[in-house]
Amino acid sequence: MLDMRGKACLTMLGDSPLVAETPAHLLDDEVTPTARMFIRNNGRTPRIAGEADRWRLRIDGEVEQPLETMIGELKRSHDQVTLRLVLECGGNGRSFFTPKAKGNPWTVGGVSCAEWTGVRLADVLAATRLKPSAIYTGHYGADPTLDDRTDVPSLSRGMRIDKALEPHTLIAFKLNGEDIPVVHGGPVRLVVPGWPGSLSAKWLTRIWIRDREHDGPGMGGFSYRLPRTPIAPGSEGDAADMAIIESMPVRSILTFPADDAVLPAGTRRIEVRGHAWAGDNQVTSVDVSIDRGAHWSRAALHAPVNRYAWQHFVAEVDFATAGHHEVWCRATDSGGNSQPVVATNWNPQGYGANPVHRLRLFVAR
Ligand SMILES: Nc1nc2c(c(=O)[nH]1)N[C@H]1C(S)=C(S)[C@@H](COP(=O)(O)O)O[C@H]1N2
Ligand SMILES: [Mo]
Repeated sequence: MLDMRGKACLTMLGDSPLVAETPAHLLDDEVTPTARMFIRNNGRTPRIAGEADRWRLRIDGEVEQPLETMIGELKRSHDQVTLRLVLECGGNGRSFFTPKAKGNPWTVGGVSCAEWTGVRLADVLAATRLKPSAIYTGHYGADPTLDDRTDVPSLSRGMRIDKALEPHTLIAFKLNGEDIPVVHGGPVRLVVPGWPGSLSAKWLTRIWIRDREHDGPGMGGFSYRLPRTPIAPGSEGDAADMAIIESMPVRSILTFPADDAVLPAGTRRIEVRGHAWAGDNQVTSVDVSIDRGAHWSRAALHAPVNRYAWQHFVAEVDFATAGHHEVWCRATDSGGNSQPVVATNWNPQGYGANPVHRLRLFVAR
């Protein structure tokens, strides 16, 4: 278990780099408390010194007006916005693949929906005057690699320029109303909702505007990519037939009751609840099943508070007997996608697994 000041008891998936996921029942809040947010590092957490407002950021490459600025200056020159945004690791759900795929064995807790405050990346890019050749971004953070190098990035991903120009893509400096803690990328990070969390560079120092797809660590080979043509589970795959993941797949999780909860004798009807989200899409319905998918019934689903916030759902379920039960949930999105019962499109590094979430419950007899 993670033992870190200011953090809840997250499930450790690795300590070098530090990776920890949130048990589903700790994600019950509508806005994820900072203490309960998952952590995903690729290198080491940097030591941060000095005043946050003096943190330096450079934007260069395919721009008419390269920018070398301090965060205090960005705060003064641009509108500040506060949004609830889903941040989800590209590998969330990986452990549901058979056979196992390479990488951290996330179950469903590589996700958060917190309140981020920052300036729109689009506004800052407008000030740099993008050249027509500006088609992609490349992100750099101040974290040393695992072997403590600072001359090479531990991760450097990027996105198509139109995602960078969306009004929900932020250069953020506050998380749930407070300065962003260092472990979550403070003092300054990107938040790119709906797409793999790896785009949301922590400890942001530089955005390189590119005239081609970015090629930093985490962009090539099988990283953050899915097979265009499905491959046999467990096979090697073809690096030339992989497409970069953009919008994350539709997913729902049950956050109450907790998995493995024991309910008092005589319990027959309970309320279950959770959240659903769908990358760039909106969730249009959530269904629950108590007979392992033979029958489904519709949950009550709330609209998102803003685009890219997750959506809450509640449902009542009836158990005919005492004993062992499962409750499953399945979301469907505005693109007509819904969660499979078993993870599909197996790939060597295990992205995109979004099977229905299953809760085990026991009604005492
Ligand atoms: N500089 C830097 N930014 C980074 C990473 C990293 O290793 N270094 N990890 C990325 C990944 S893979 C994810 S999923 C998110 C996790 O953000 P969190 O740790 O604040 O939850 O940060 C992203 N930003
Ligand atoms: Mo990630």
